[in-house]
Amino acid sequence: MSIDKKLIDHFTNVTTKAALAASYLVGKKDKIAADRAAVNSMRTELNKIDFKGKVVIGEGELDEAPMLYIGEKLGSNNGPELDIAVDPLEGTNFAANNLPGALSVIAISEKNNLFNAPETYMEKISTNVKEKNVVDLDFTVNKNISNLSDYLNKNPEDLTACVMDRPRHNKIIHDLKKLKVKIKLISDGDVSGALLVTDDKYKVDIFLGIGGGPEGVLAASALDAFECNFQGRFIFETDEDKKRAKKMGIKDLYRKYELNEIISGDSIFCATGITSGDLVSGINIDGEKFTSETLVTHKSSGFIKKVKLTKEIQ
Ligand code: VTB
Repeated sequence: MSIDKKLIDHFTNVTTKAALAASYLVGKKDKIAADRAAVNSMRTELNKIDFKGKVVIGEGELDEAPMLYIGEKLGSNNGPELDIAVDPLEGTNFAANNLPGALSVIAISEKNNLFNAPETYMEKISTNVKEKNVVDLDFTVNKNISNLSDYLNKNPEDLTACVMDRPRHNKIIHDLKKLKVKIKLISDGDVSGALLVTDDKYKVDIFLGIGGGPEGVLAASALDAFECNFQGRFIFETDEDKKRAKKMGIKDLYRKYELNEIISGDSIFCATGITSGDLVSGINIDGEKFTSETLVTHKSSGFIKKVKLTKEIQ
C-alpha cells in the first residue's frame, strides 16, 4: 500500500497555511502566540482533508495542550487511515526573535508505521551514507569521523559536522575540534540540522548530538525519502519519563533505533519556511499575496522537491 500522491498537495497546503499564520508573529517575542497560530491553522487545514488521521507525535498530551495532542483524530473521517507527526512551529525561538530557520513541519505515514515518540531527548546521527557500520551511534566521534573520511575519500579537516550549540555537546565539539573537522553550530532547529546532510550544497557531512525525540522522528521521515541514514536513541532521565515510555510500549529504554524502525512504509514529509533558513525560504507577504517554499518528500513516488507557491491571502 502507498499514500495517494494526490495528498501531497493537501499536506503541502497544511504546512504552508500554518507557516503563513505564524509569520504574522515573527519578531513579536512571543513564542507561545506564534506556536498557537501555527497549531490552530494546522488543525483547521488537516480537518478539511479526506482521510482518517491520528496524531502520534504532537503538541503534548491531552491534559497539556488542547490542540494537536497525541491521539487526536483529524481529517474528514473519510479515506485512508494515516498517522501524523506534527511540529507546527519548529524553532519557536527563531520565530519569536525573527531569526533564520523557523519551519512548520508535518510527516504522514500509513497507519502504525510512524514511531510513537515520547517527548524526551534523543541522541541522533544522520549522514548521506546508506551502508551500515560506516557511521553509527555506538561509535566514538573519532571512529565515525575516521570512517566517514575514508568512505568519502576526504580528509577530516574537509568534513563538516552540524551540532546544536548546547553545553551537553561540549565533548562532541571538543573531539571534532581536535580532529580539525569544520563545525556548523546551530542554536536551535535540529530537524533542519539533520536534513543538511541530504544535499552537497549544504556542505554538511554529518549531523550529531542530542535534541528532541519528536524532531528526530520528523527528520527521519524525510531522510528516508532521501535514502540517507539516521539512527536515534531516546534518553529517559527521570522516573516519570521511564514510566511514560513503558506506557507507550517502549520495552528497551536504551535501544538504538535504525531509520526504518522509526518510520517504515510510505510517507509524506512537508516543511515550509516561516523565516528563511538553510533549508527553505520563509514566508514573504506582498500586498494581497504571499509566497512560500516547502520541502516536500513522498517516499514511494520518489518525489523530492522544494515547492514554491504564490497564493492570495484569504
Ligand atoms: C531541538 C530543536 C528545537 O529544541 O529539538 C531542541 O529542534 C532540543 O531542546 O528547535 P533544548 O532546546 O532543550 O536543547 C528546540 O531548540 C526548540 O524546540
